[in-house]
Amino acid sequence: MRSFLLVATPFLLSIASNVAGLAIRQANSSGTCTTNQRKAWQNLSDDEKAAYIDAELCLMGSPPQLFDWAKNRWDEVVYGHVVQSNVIHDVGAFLPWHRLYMRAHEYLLQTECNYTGAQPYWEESLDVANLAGSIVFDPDTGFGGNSNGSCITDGPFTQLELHITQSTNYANYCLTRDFNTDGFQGATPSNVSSCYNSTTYEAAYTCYKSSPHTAGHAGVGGTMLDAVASPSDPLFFLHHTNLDRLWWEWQLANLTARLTDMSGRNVPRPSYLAQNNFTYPGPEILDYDGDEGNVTTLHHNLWMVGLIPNATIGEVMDLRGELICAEYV
Ligand SMILES: *[C@@H]1O[C@H](CO)[C@@H](O)[C@H](O)[C@H]1NC(C)=O
Ligand SMILES: *[C@@H]1O[C@H](CO)[C@@H](O)[C@H](O)[C@H]1NC(C)=O
Ligand SMILES: *[C@@H]1O[C@H](CO)[C@@H](O)[C@H](O)[C@H]1NC(C)=O
Ligand SMILES: *[C@@H]1O[C@H](CO)[C@@H](O)[C@H](O)[C@H]1NC(C)=O
Ligand SMILES: *[C@@H]1O[C@H](CO)[C@@H](O)[C@H](O)[C@H]1NC(C)=O
Ligand SMILES: *[C@@H]1O[C@H](CO)[C@@H](O)[C@H](O)[C@H]1NC(C)=O
Ligand SMILES: *[C@@H]1O[C@H](CO)[C@@H](O)[C@H](O)[C@H]1NC(C)=O
Ligand SMILES: *[C@@H]1O[C@H](CO)[C@@H](O)[C@H](O)[C@H]1NC(C)=O
Ligand SMILES: *[C@@H]1O[C@H](CO)[C@@H](O)[C@H](O)[C@H]1NC(C)=O
Ligand SMILES: *[C@@H]1O[C@H](CO)[C@@H](O)[C@H](O)[C@H]1NC(C)=O
Ligand SMILES: [Cu+2]
Repeated sequence: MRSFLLVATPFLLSIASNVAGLAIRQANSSGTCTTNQRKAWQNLSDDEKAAYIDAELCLMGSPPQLFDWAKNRWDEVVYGHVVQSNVIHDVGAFLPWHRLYMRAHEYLLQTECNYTGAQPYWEESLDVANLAGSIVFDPDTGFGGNSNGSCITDGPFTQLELHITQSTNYANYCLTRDFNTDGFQGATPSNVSSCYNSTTYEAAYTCYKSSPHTAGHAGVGGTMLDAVASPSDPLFFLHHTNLDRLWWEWQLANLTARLTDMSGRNVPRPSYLAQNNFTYPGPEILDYDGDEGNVTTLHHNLWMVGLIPNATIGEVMDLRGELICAEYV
């Protein structure tokens, strides 16, 4: 996490966030908003898959709107994660921040790339026994497959040029995958159900993060294993939407209590920062995080670098609320 990533000039920022601000909260007078029917990739028709992939390619090919250094809209989406990777993991905001990030990505597909579907997810537990055989890697209908650490050579993202790394916004490198079957084992139904059994949010997020979450990153490997730039692989959004689904299922198990159940540290452990070469988060984040103490609260500020307006954790707790407006089917 080098500080110069933060000095990027946000031009057009106010215009973009005003436009987004008008539409992203979908008021629903009946109080339950379920516009985004999020389906498993395994259950999409080939036409639905093609529409999603086309919309991703559209974002990748669209001009930037926020930052003068960005080469395309995809850079700006990835940057939202990169610039905060030292403060959105290993903290209570981990699940809420990524919930909103999934919504931001879904919203851009819908509003900038004419995508009429919702964000799909990868039901990873079904593929534990045969990672390489997963339909998500199909080169014709999916994301392309393994490349053993080299540039991927099949599927729609073969030519994808990536620009952002932990240390620069101007790199020029390619998408890689490097499957690790052992690393994928934390996605098993029994691992997921042991997280589901957690009785506190802190125990739940810690478990989901270290088991199914780590499994997706480690199992796919390559770019997905990059703690900073992993959203560069479009599969990231299917993986994290699945994780979001698991959190929502956990919330549903005791919904009244868990719509407001938030906790966990609000700055990562020093050991976590050191392990990832992250600097301690600066005042530009901590002075605005909305938490009064060291514990993550519902008032915590979630920042999407202007892709969509800021929100609080309280606003994303209910998946059916007007901001996320989704259901998992
Ligand atoms: C509003 O909520 C109802 C369910 O209560 C749902 O059927 C309807 O689709 C929602 N409308 C919008 C615009 O999301
Ligand atoms: C696909 O849809 C069917 C029917 O709705 C459902 O039973 C099944 O669980 C879904 N599969 C996945 C992977 O979600
Ligand atoms: C979205 O649809 C509109 C209306 O058909 C069209 O003018 C526009 O070019 C489309 N945008 C993209 C990114 O395909
Ligand atoms: C990756 O390595 C495996 C095992 O060595 C091999 O079977 C497979 O063909 C390789 N795939 C690519 C794309 O290099
Ligand atoms: C998954 O569960 C098994 C026991 O069922 C356990 O040994 C293993 O440590 C768990 N893996 C992860 C990554 O949590
Ligand atoms: C989850 O809890 C249920 C009921 O308490 C128990 O039967 C089950 O073994 C637990 N599952 C795991 C994986 O811990
Ligand atoms: C739901 O959570 C509340 C508050 O933690 C707790 O008192 C209650 O026992 C829980 N209900 C169930 C069914 O676990
Ligand atoms: C952190 O920096 C050290 C020393 O430069 C390097 O060996 C290590 O790979 C880096 N770790 C990560 C996660 O980037
Ligand atoms: C809480 O955060 C403050 C700085 O905001 C720090 O000085 C203090 O050591 C922290 N306390 C704990 C228990 O981590
Ligand atoms: C959004 O959050 C960021 C990061 O904390 C902050 O710098 C910015 O001022 C906030 N924007 C608004 C409009 O409040
Ligand atoms: Cu992340």
